[in-house]
Amino acid sequence: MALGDNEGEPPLSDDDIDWTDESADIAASQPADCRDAEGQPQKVILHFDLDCFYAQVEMIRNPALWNLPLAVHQKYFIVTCNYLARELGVTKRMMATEARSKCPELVLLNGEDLTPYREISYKVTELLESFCPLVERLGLDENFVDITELVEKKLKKVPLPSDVSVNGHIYNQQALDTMAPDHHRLALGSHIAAEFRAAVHTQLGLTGCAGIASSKVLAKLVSGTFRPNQQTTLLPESSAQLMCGLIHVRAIPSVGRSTAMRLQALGIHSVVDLQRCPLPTLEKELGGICARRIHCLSLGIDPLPVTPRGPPQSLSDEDSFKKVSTEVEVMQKVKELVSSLLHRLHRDGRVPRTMRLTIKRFSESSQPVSRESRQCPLPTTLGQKIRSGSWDAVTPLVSLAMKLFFRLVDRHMPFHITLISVCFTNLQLCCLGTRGSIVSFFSQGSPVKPKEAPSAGSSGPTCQQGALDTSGNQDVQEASLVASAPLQQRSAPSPPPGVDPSVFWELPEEIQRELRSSAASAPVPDCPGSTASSAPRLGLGQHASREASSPAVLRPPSLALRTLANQTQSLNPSLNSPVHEVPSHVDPQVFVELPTELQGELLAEWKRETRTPPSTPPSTPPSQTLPSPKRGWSRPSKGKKLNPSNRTQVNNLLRYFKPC
Ligand code: TTP
Ligand code: MG
Repeated sequence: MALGDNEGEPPLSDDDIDWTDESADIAASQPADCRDAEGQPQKVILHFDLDCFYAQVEMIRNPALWNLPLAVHQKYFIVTCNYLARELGVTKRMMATEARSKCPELVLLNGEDLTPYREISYKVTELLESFCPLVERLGLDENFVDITELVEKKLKKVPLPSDVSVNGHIYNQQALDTMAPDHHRLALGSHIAAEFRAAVHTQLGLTGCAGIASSKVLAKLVSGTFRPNQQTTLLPESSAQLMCGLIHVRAIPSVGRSTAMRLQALGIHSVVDLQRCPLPTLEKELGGICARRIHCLSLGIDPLPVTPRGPPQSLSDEDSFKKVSTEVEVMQKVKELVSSLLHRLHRDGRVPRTMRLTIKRFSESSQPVSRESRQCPLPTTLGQKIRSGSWDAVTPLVSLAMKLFFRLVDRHMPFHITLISVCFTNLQLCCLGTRGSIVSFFSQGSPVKPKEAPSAGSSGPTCQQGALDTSGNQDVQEASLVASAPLQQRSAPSPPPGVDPSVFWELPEEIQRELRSSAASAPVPDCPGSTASSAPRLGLGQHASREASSPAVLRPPSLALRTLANQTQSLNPSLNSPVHEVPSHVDPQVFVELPTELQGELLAEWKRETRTPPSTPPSTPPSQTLPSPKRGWSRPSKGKKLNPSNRTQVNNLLRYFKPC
């Protein structure tokens, strides 16, 4: 049944939505068999929201807390509390002092270090991804999952809707019409949601609420109807009621404070006001795209697909306070933020190319104070230090941040700052070698292995960076920085320059030989940020590509980048090393032992090859000692083994990865 079809429903009151405009169009375009205009099955979206997330994490870390009222605070505010504390009157966003007075036995924990929450948050996403690739994170404790395909599969197994039921609640207690295809799909979706929740509970010990509906906005809005640890399915006929039940426009996801204020200026306060507002009026105030989007959302229509986002594009940390008004205080805060971010960056394995500093000034006004930012590109040498996890990076980063700060604040005038945020953006995987050179895959300090901080007196390739470029709103000049990239000393034969010895010694002798001979002809290892490495060597799109044809999927590919953080595991399959897709002709045992970057490159090449018409001849001349992975990688057609005669035409690197 389509949106807006009220058959079998109580009639809408005069105050109910007038389903006009897009809603009517979309409703009309939904054929009865639940396929959209392009013939795709109507979506079944799951929204999963963990219960009292930070508090649950704390209870997992310390099981003695399970039966106690518990709240987590940041500064003076409660950011969450467990349901026992909620029963005793504690609420989210309450002042900690008030919470204590309401519940004297309350256990109060500081939740300012987000590390444990982040870690568990990613585990939840990874677990969901292991069931279904279309997972979109929303904050730390929410995920959307597009389960349409899983539903379709179930549908093939149980085509007859006779005994279908909904697992959990149905919003508004609407009766399930087992003969209606969309009801049937959503009912199957509710069983999938229950399976996901059970898995998250048994494997990670976490409970959460789920909403099952035909779009992201509806799934999100319905998921909290019954809490905690419950789930609710929204049948299409109840969408209007769900939306009208939202009192204020702020309840609509993606309507933030400033949009709400602009709507207020138009006299729009409630969701119903928004639904009734003529689109041109909204467009005039908010611009076309935003106006149409929130108007659709107010009607429960959300055409945006679930979009897996991969790893974050930036890493940031911020601190707020009552008053910071001296340079020393600012520097201390910046140092704390930079140090914590360095730790995260090292675990992430990517190198930032840009740093942004944001501040908020004190204001007596009741109006919200906007943040001010300045950013600058990071010197390439600093990138090297960051990647190596060396604490040497702290001082130059703090010094850069202070320069940004003084672009925002006149140091000769009194200032009063209430927030400082440091953000590293433009995170890139990078390798030292020239693009296309195998050397680049084995570069020292690759995310595969953690590296010692450079020891005193060590020497290595030195990169100098002069004045910083300016970009965006920054114009900071930076003095030259010199980075040392020491190589571990090992007995002869030594690895080629720029190659991480710890990786090098793990390789088969043949590859070692090939690397050495390659290095003789390869350009000198480059610095991150140079032309050679400025293009990302291995973007998520390559690593997490979902377009490959029937790969041997052992773990969801989108985990790959995240598991770069698991550096010590990467070379040791026995340590439960994450295993990604494996090109069909590569020995999985060998594959898991490779550096992650090389795995990604092999995979990406293999995928490209699978999309290449079979007639395309390999272009690498057989005599080439060390061909670039970009050139001449040839994948035999499915099921066809390489034979000695065509082996010579295949990229030399690949033959090392063939199963024995
Ligand atoms: P929420 O999903 O709002 O809350 P919750 O998961 O703690 O509780 P529930 O969903 O059962 O109602 O927020 C997720 C986490 O985000 C929360 O555990 C703590 C953090 N948080 C903040 O940091 N600041 C805030 O203002 C709020 C509300 C939450
Ligand atoms: Mg939650």
